[in-house]
Amino acid sequence: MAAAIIEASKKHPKPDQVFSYGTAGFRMKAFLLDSVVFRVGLLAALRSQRQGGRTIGLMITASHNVPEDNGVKLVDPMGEMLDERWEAHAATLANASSDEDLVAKYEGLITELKINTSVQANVIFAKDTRESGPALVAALTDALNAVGANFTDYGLLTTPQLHYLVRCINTQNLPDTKPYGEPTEEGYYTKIAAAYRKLMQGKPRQGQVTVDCANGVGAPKLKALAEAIGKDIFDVKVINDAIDVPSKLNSQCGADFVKTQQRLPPASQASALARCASLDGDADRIVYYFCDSDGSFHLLDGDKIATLAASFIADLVKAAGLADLRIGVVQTAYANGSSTAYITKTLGLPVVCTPTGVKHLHHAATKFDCGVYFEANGHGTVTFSLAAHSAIASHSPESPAQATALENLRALVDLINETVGDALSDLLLVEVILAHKGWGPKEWNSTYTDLPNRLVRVEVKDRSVFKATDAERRLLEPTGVQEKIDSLVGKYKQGRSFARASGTEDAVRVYSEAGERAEADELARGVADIVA
Ligand code: NG1
Ligand code: ZN
Repeated sequence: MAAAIIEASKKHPKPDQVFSYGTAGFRMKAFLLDSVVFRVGLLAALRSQRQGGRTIGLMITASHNVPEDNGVKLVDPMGEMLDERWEAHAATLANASSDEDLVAKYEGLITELKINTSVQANVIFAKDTRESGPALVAALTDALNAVGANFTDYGLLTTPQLHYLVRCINTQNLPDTKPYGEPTEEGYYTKIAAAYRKLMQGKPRQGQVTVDCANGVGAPKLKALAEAIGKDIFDVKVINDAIDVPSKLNSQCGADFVKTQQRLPPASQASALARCASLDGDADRIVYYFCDSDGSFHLLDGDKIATLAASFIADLVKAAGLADLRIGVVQTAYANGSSTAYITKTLGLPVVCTPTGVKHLHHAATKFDCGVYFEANGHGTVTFSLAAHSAIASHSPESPAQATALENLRALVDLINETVGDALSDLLLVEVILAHKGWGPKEWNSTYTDLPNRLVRVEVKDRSVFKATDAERRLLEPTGVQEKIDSLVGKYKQGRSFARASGTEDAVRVYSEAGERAEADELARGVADIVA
């Protein structure tokens, strides 16, 4: 084994670079990633062996980043993100200084983690549409072959589709667990399409939804999903679907563009009050938006999706006679203060705030029976506890109304990809809820009004000196900085602001909100000056 790894590793030399497994795995300029992907492949096999041969997923994508970037991340057996404790092991292998050192570190992990290497490792993987994808897949298969892992290449997939497949594979043939679904791409469409058709039964047609697919993998996959659902009940217009022009990926389009620029992607020609949505490059994020009759742009971001989903699920659960299920919403500090107030005061549901990064939100959401989580940027889903799954599956309705609500709730569970935020599943979730409520985007938007807010990126000499606490809402270090921020925030009506080191870029981010637009801007500038 050692000789095989050394031989294969020679083809994938490590550049002079320090790598770290960040909030979204390893992500950087693609030309730096060859050795990283090779070594993550080794780790995927070890992870599978440590898990008794259960299948581990590996996704090659850099999401909303520029086309020249790429990245790699691992998916754990139930479709969740890699166990946080293993992120350090990924970095250990990625940073081994030579082929021999790599083998030493690899063997060190086997000893430290008590891994039985006679267990057959199983790995599945997929990639997004980036030009650098195929070469990185070659590095990966070199690693998997060197250690004798079984693997399946699923080709092009969205990130959430890979998460779905991992969970399907690992829940097949289990004595006391229902399989999550058919472990094929086709099975993904079939499951979601059937749930959507069920939920839309008898509902009035809502008109066309225009979806900007960021010129990424979401485009062909959304078309396949639409095909599976049928045009009669899903009228979607796909724009920005040029996946054969790699330079167009995420350029002037996509969820990140719309959220940060707060304007339409230029290719959009949607008419007034028409529903529009944008996905990101690997289709795990979605934001909605529309233009009013006066031409003004309105963003319906992750907070608006979370509040819509939470209100619908809370009503449905009650109507189904399952009021005992605990429903909660998980947000980060970037959630608009108005959304938090709406959830607690109007919907009467608990809100938990976690640090940035979906793994934190996901983890907190699983503490509820039905946990709705979204980052403001549109990454999120709903999780259901084992107790919720079994209550929903086994409850006997006491009236025809309860029976209908229960059937809808069962279909909703199938519609949602609870392994991870999934733009395609979230798109259908929003479409279903709007149809049930009889709302257009304007009615949805009017549930609450966002406080004016500003997000700025501040270049600093060393972002590692910024140490945050309280779900990143307060700075512990550098000393004295938080006091200055507090005293500035105190001067603004409905003012709130925080600064934290980015987990994905070499910068500090400052977020502010206040009662008026000009004040939110001024507060952001003031806090940026304090941290700069
Ligand atoms: P950082 O760079 O740590 O702020 C950004 C996003 C996160 C999350 C990660 C991973 C904001 C403010 N931050 O994190 O929400 O999506 O990237 O992609 O949007
Ligand atoms: Zn993404």
